[in-house]
Amino acid sequence: MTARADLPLPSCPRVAGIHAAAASHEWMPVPSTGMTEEGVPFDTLLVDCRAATMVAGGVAYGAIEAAAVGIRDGRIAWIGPEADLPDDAASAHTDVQRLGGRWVTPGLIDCHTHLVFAGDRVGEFEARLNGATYQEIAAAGGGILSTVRATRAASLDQLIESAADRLESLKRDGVTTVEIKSGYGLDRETELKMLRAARALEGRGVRVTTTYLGLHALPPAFAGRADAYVDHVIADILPDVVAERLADAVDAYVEPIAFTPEQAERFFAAAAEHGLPAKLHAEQFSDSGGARLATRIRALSADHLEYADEAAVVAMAAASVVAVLLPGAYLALRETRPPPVDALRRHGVALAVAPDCTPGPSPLTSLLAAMNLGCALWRLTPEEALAGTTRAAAQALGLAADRGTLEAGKRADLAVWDVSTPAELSYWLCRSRLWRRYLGGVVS
Ligand code: DI6
Ligand code: FE
Repeated sequence: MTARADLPLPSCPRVAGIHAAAASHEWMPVPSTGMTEEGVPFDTLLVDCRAATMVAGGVAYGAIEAAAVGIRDGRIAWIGPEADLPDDAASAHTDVQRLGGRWVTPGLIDCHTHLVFAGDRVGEFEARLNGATYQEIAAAGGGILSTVRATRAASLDQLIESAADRLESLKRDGVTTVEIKSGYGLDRETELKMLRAARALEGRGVRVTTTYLGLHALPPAFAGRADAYVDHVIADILPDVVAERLADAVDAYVEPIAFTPEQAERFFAAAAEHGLPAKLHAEQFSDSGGARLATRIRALSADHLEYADEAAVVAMAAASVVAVLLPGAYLALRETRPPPVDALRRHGVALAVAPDCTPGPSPLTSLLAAMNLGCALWRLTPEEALAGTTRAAAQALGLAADRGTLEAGKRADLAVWDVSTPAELSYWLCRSRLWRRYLGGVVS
């Protein structure tokens, strides 16, 4: 679990137990319990709704028809059929809200973004359509390095405001938690600036987790000296990221155009000494051993995976590594080799879905569109797509004990939708049916 000092751990033993389960990256359902253990009425009670709890193993979507949700101290205190509500659930002080039969889901979780950056890559978009490949553009000093130049030149405020604009579009899709990576600085000052910008977005109606993407591309100052750059990241940047508590996890891009598994492993080992779990960009363009590395070091997730083979999938299942599928990059780069969805499914790997919002290969700022694309391009079911932006996405961030399903003890981060079935969330392309979001039980 990503230990964040500011995450208050609930004191009740059952919830403490699921925090322990999260440490081994296992997801464990918590039964709802009836009245709050202290017998204290709810602060807020939602009734006249249907709940897609996304609890695994039961009915589709973990659905409860004619549901009620009791909220106390920002967390779900009770959830179940409205008919089973305890008599003393509400007092004169409880804010009872009728939701008009709408569907309630866990607040959506975007578990892979590069939301903080400056500039854009529209010229590269045109160049690709004129025949250049992503890899050729990167080799010629464009690609990631062009965003690095713009991001180094931007002020902290410029980074915060441009990312806040993109964040609004995620919030309109019902997102209540967003992961944000650094990786467009490639020097100490700019990586710290990006992570500070990401942390500053926490106050904007959404919870933020941050990832130090230490190995994204080789900066020109280290051309031909990738190992020396890894040394520099470990010795000179990572300690400051840790000292300022700027990251909840670390990430590396494992590809021939970026870093080797050995280099990434060295970085991850150093991060693990500081208690930071790993995530990886793995097997996007080639089978480079990223997914196998993810299993060896028990990373939270391996992301992309178009070129992962079945042996890697089996190893991921054994190590409970989440597969984060990113259809935006696949679409925009006009890739043709899909990730091994059938094998991932067969071997029981948790599937998360995210837009991978980047200025480069995936200028996509809609989580709902990513769900639709996961279904349309790779035949995820709408239920898998919603699990991929709730339960599995929480697991990909090491936060499964705290959010991602509607269960007693979890945060009351909710999305309420004007839909007839939860499948509608994946059905519409570029149309959010969000009616209301709750953050910690408060309309946000
Ligand atoms: N995510 C990444 O970090 C890389 N590809 C991807 O899908 C590179 C992003 C970039 O080119 O800016
Ligand atoms: Fe990415």
